[in-house]
Amino acid sequence: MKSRAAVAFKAGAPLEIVEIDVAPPKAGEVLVRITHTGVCHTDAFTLSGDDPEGLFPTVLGHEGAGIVVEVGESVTSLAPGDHVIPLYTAECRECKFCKSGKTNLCQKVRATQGKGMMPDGTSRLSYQGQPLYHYMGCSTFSEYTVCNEISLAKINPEAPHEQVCLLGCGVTTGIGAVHNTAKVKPGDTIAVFGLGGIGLAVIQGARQAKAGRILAIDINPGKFEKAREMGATDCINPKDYQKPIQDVIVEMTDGGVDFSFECIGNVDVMRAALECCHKGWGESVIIGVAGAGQEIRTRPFQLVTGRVWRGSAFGGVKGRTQLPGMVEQAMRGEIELAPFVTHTMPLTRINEAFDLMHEGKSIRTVIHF
Ligand code: NAD
Ligand code: AHE
Ligand code: ZN
Ligand code: ZN
Repeated sequence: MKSRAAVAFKAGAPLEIVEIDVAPPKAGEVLVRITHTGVCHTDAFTLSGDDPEGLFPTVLGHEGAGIVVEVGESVTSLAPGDHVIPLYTAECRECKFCKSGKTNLCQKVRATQGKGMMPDGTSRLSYQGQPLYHYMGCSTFSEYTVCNEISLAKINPEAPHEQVCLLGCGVTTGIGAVHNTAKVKPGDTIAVFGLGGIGLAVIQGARQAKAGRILAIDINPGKFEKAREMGATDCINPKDYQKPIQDVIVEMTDGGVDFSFECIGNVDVMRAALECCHKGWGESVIIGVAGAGQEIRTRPFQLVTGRVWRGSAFGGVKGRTQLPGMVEQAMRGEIELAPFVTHTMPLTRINEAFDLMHEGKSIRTVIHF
């Protein structure tokens, strides 16, 4: 079938709105009509060419919501008409990772997903007869896309897609990192580096967890008002200080924070986020995605003296099991999604969404088809 899509033909170039072809779903696959999609910094990261797994031409997008149109052979958990959120972290419930009880990183389709292919090693997306790569198992910048059954969370059909699409990545990642990865407890002091969609979601999660002080750090002071509204107690611009920001935070917090979260993808900030943690117990969670060739550094003494470095993907959330409940929480107002949606626009203007993000003017732009 034909589908309107924003195609990334090459790294660093604007997306092009064209009509692509979408082939029917094969066994274990599902054709989905995407109604809305957010634009996450990771889409921009891959488009920039910095992603070691970035492949072109491709259809980006991984923060969507939609409706099942057709299911392939052997699909049992979904039927046409079901409302879904595509998952870049699948959940097969059978692999060693799924059964471990220790991680959300299902590996059933991860290898082919990283190669931009469906599990049989081919693509369902093409343009003028040339295959297009899938992206993160989602490719939500197309009105129609094909995902694996295990890469779709079935959600309440009453849920507003223009908001719950953000649970496909940003908001779930931030809130999940607080509850599942860090396990923040009442009274804990936390520091959040980077106040985009992910950092603000960390703040919301920290507030849910009844954290004590919530320090919000960004080099763009334009981000502070919303951070305060969402629960930040202290807003800090590293540019206002002559000394390393970790030293400033350690002084402000009587020795350091209980938890810090890096929500930028900057390896120097990752170091600061670790080093602002309290000696003996402070834990730093890396959420930001750093470009090819980048490495983190610190003095091993930082770890010897009790600080812990962790990472978090999709907030540690098992998508098929946990996301439907998070959608219900959003519908009850226990997760607030509206403050994240700063802009809404049709697919034809999707490049503006990238510009707004790079200019620091948006939190999330939601694209409708
Ligand atoms: P965003 O662009 O909306 O926000 C990033 C924020 O960081 C901006 O407010 C920016 O001003 C700030 N910033 C930039 N450099 C800074 C610096 N040196 N010091 C302080 N602040 C700085 O991005 P986003 O969509 O919120 O994504 C944030 C990061 O999280 C990206 O790297 C993205 O790829 C990653 N991410 C990871 C996961 C995961 O599962 N691990 C999921 C989603 C996004
Ligand atoms: N492809 C990159 C890594 C990108 C990455 O870290 N992705 C995050 C999700 S970002 C969503 O906005 C993630 O979940 N990673 C776990 C996984 O299995 O991909 C690279 O460096 O190769
Ligand atoms: Zn994302
Ligand atoms: Zn699995």
